[in-house]
Amino acid sequence: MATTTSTPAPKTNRIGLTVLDYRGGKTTLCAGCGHNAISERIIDAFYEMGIKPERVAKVSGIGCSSKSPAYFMSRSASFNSVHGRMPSVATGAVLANRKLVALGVTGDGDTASIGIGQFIHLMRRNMPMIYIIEDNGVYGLTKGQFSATADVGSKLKTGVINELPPIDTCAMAIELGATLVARSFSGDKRQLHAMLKAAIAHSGTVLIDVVSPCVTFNDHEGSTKSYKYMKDHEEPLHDINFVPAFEDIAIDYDPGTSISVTMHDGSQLRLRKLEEDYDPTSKLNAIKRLAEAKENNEVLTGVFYVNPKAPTFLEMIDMTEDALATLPQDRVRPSREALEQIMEELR
Ligand SMILES: Cc1ncc(C[n+]2csc(CCOP(=O)(O)OP(=O)(O)O)c2C)c(N)n1
Ligand code: SF4
Repeated sequence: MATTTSTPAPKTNRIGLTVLDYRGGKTTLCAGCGHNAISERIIDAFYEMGIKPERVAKVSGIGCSSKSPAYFMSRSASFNSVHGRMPSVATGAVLANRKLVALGVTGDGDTASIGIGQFIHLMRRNMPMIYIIEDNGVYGLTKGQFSATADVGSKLKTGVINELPPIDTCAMAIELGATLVARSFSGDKRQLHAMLKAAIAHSGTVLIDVVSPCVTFNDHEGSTKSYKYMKDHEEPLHDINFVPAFEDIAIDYDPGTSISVTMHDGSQLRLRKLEEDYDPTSKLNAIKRLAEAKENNEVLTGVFYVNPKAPTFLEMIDMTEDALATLPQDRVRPSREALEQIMEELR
């Protein structure tokens, strides 16, 4: 008797999509570039959180890192902006349609060098978006010059030594008003995965600085953004676990050793303490720990700061829930009476 074998149905997420629905084009970055690992984590996180790719607006600037959005979620909208100008494009997109999930993926050069002005103003607005810096300390695309996140004393392949102090984008973001600020390493699959899921659940500006080695120009002895340096100097603040609101959040909770932060949608960000006194809701704590780590030449990773309750820019300006392009004329054109009242107030 003939037997029939059936292939098992592919695994789907809560909106019925498979992980293949979250993939993008084939990468053209160098084999082993940290940026490729980050793209993989983005694919997994958006798949697991069940976010429809069509709801996502990918934005970037210029650089190898800024090419990354081409390698994940090809069904999402995408905009490759001018160098260092991604924040203003993202701000415009979110203002025009607040239902979008804005995901900025860019480099340390794009952010901390040419784009520092735009970065600063984005962080102080708490605009709901996820901003990922793929941080390799160099301008990979233009053959490896130092960027503004390069550490003092780090050495280029050519022997040139950086003498300028680095900009710590995380410390800056916390100080300015971003409401979820974290640092990870492209090689730390588990930590980055949990962080990205928490970022998707967060409402407000998320800044994740991911140390992402450039294997072609900055992965040698003397670099402080190499795979070896990170292996020897990474200091995780805590173990991170994230449980989305749509899962049973009662399991796996050990109150004696964990801090649990409830995100605005009810999801739980759990930080199992490696350090007894670390409180991620304190700005002061976060800035102090970052400064101490710098003095000790450690690369501290983890969620430094989270505040799920701060009002976002959209709430501050009382932005309409509907996408601007869908508003009918009678909702965008002020009535004669409203115009007359404005004129009266100006007299
Ligand atoms: C206005 C402008 N200035 C300079 C450049 C040249 N340029 C292209 S990419 C880049 C730096 C990219 O570095 P980073 O953002 O760190 O990305 P990576 O390539 O390292 O991922 C520079 C300076 C440019 N494209 N446009
Ligand atoms: S040059 Fe560096 S940053 Fe660019 S793709 Fe290659 S390894 Fe990555």
